[in-house]
Amino acid sequence: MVTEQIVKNCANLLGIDKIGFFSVEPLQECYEKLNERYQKGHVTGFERDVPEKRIDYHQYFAGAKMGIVFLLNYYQGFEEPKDINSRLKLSSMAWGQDYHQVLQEKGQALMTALNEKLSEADRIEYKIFVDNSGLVDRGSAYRAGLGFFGKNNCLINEDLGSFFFIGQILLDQEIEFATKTVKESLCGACRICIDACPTAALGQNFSYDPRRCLSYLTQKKEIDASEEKYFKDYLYGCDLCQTRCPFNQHLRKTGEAAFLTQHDDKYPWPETILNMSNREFNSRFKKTSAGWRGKKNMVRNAKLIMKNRAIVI
Ligand code: B12
Ligand code: SF4
Ligand code: SF4
Repeated sequence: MVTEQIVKNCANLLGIDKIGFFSVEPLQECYEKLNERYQKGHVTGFERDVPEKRIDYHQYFAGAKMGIVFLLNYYQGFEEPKDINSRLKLSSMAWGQDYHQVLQEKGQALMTALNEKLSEADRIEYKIFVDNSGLVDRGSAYRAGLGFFGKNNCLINEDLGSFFFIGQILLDQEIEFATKTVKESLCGACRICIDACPTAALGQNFSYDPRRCLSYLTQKKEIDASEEKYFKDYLYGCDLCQTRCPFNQHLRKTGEAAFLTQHDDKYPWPETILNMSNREFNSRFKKTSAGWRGKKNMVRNAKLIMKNRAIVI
């Protein structure tokens, strides 16, 4: 038999930072915010499926009886090189190996370890999701008591801050677990993230318009002339609403070797981006989470940054 403690022990051995358990009734507690976002048109096109489907776990795995959700810390600190002003930036979610792959492998290793403890007839059937379905990853982690929603819209864990990725696994068997209460936001009167956001994507009452978000703009295919001014540093993604958050200070660094990266891959030189061949792009960025959007987007972003900084190479 697999118990909650056995799952936790296996996760620990695999270097998973936090693990939680959730029931698979519809994710009603997140429906209102989710639906409001769609009603207002505050969506980017990267979200999959409609809210009604997204809160229904059985749409993604018909046999689901429960879920396991796990967090992987990717914090590496933000020590910048001395010549940072002449470099570009990749947001820290794109440092190292693509998290989709890393978390899929962790989830797979966890389930293999659990199934090895069971006889063939008792093996658990499961499905792993990492940012690749309509399922609301933050919502499942919230239900499992692994964090609260910040005004920056990220899920914040009191120990890990918000620099973690989320994976979830739906299982066709029940493992008994202690239900956790969901966590109320601890933001209080703080509004550091709202003020730090360069595009005014964040607003009152946890509102967020992802169409304005620089993270989205760096990934968007067509940029409007009015959006060009936001390209100042970031080639891909944006960390600005997280870096100064009080819950993200004095964090322990990730122990996940796959995420560890050198300065030149975090803060590339403009020349490197503008002059790279397809082969160079593939060997340098294809393995990261910034790879999927392709070289054309990255070069476009670099050119916009250079234009705004008036750097001539
Ligand atoms: C589309 C997408 C994007 C889009 C749109 C972002 C967005 N917030 O909608 C873009 C490209 C802009 C983006 C950016 C980023 N993303 Co993104 N993204 C996604 C994706 C695929 C879907 C998100 C989605 O459905 N959005 C719609 C909204 C409504 O859903 P939601 O963000 O989960 O929001 C919930 C909360 O807002 C909640 N809520 C908000 N306030 C409150 C208050 C209460 C009381 C309650 C109950 C609920 C609640 O209700 C919503 C539904 O549950 C998820 C993976 C997934 N399948 O879930 C990753 C995901 C959300 N992204 C992630 C990351 C890391 C990022 C970035 C930090 C990357 C970066 N450095 O650039 C930024 C953060 C931007 C921000 N401030 O949120 C992580 C989040 C980790 C975390 N700790 O929160 C996820 C979960 C991927 C993963 N599996 O790890 N992302
Ligand atoms: S990721 Fe950047 S642009 Fe998007 S909400 Fe956060 S600070 Fe604003
Ligand atoms: S910066 Fe302040 S308001 Fe924003 S998420 Fe962190 S604690 Fe909440």
